[in-house]
Amino acid sequence: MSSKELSSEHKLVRVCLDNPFTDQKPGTSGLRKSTKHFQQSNYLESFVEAILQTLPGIEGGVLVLGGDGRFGNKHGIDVIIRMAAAHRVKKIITTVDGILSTPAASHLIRTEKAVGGIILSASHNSGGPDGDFGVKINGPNGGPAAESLTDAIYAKTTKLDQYLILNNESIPLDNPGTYSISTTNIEVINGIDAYVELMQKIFDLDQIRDFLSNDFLMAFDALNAVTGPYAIRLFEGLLGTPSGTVRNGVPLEDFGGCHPDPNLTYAKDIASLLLEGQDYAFGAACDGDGDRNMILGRKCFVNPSDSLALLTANATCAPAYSNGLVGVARSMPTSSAVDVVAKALGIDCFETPTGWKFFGNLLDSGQITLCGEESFGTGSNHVREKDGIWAVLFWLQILARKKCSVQTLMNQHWSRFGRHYYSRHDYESIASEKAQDLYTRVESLLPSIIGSSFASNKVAAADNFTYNDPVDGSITNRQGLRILLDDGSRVVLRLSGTGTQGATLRVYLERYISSNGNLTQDPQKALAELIQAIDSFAEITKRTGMKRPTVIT
Ligand code: VG1
Ligand code: CO
Repeated sequence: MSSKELSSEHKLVRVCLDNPFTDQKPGTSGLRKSTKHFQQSNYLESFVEAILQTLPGIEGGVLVLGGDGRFGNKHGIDVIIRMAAAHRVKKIITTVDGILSTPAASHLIRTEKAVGGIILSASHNSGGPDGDFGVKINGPNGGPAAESLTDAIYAKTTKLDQYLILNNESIPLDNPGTYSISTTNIEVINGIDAYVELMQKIFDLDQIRDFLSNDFLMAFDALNAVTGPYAIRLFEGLLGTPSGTVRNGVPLEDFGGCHPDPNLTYAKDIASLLLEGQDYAFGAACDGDGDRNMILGRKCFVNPSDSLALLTANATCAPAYSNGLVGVARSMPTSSAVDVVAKALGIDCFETPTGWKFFGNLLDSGQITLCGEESFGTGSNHVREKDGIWAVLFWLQILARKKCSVQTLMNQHWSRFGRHYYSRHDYESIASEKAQDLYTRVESLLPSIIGSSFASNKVAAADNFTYNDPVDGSITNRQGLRILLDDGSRVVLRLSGTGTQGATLRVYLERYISSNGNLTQDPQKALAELIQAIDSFAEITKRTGMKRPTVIT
């Protein structure tokens, strides 16, 4: 391991900005823009300056820094190290090649008692010079920064007229090492080790290894993003699966052209392998920064809302949860499948707005053990982010214990709890104004449709979701339009906060069929009436000119 004090010619540069920096507020998880947008001079630096001036405890504190390996990652790390040193951070922990998944960063922030972390990623958005870049900010609990912090950072960006940066030679990221610049120590560590150790504590890997060695063939697609090295170490290393089990396992700056979004549209290769082929019994994929997961069985796609419900129902299969769960939570647009399980288990189930940051208080105060979102996000109190690889291991643990196929497990689940048919339809790249008009119109019509018919049911309630945080009493309003029908079905409409081109409209559809009803329909068929009803009510096709959604999940 190299240890080196770097050139003492650390000149402080105060760069005066020609124009005070103003830009959009950081959204659902950090600031996300096209790479080209980030390449404007002083843009990244200005945002980082605002973070460093706002995050409590920066001077003399520990900062965790890494990213998903996309184009701009190493440059970003270099800039942030020099700026954090100028702001007299005591220690910066960064990683070999800058590779650090979002859940692994969350874990490091917690174990190193850092004041926070900066993760360079645009998550599931594409990367490269023509793709997207992003800066995610995490607080001292390891979770995405609370809105009060991102608001304060944004406010700061509008008033900046200079930033502080040191001039020094770059820290090499190709090997572990320790360095010092001015009063700051920099540790370059392997970003995989601590995370793998954590997984070994949560799961019984020997049991999974035995199960996989019995002709249960699995495939994992890292989509050339951050999870490759984690997956190779865990699956091909500790679990002994054949080499090649991890596909696209080397992080590439442009993800090799992959769009690292684990869903049926963008992770088509692994989906076809499982849904059309016969060879594999289990398949999974994660997103750019490793916090999302998609689970597949032979001829079986597991809806993420069902995944959360199934993990909840079978949580005691994993050693870390063998004593049961204290409670669970789901984001509002996630289906109520987990609510039914929570009720059967006699534990609390909370409904939060979209975005992982809303689970933070519930996790920190010990009110929930598991939580999840319909957008391929599942996690637990082991970190404060959703965790893709953890979810894959959890599924494997349950399969290893139950010794059955994914489809059998799902069927057994539905025949016990009933099935929540569910789908999300995304309409991407709509002109922002059109999308806003559509949304505002629906919002204004909601009060008038209560009591009237919708599909073959009546509207029981219709509103814009408001969340009252049970821990700190804060109120977050306007989190999505809900149309709740008297048979328990519902449709939710939201505008995405993570897109970078125009607006994305998300339509979430849900219908419950009890355990003695038809549990094996195609979800799009089961939801056909609702799909039609919302299209005519919200005038989606008419106003966007789109005959079908860009992505159907
Ligand atoms: C999307 C998802 C949301 C998720 C967020 C960040 O937000 O719907 O559930 O928390 O992405 O995920 P939106 O506003 O586009 O619907 V990640 O993997 O980017 O950290
Ligand atoms: Co992500």
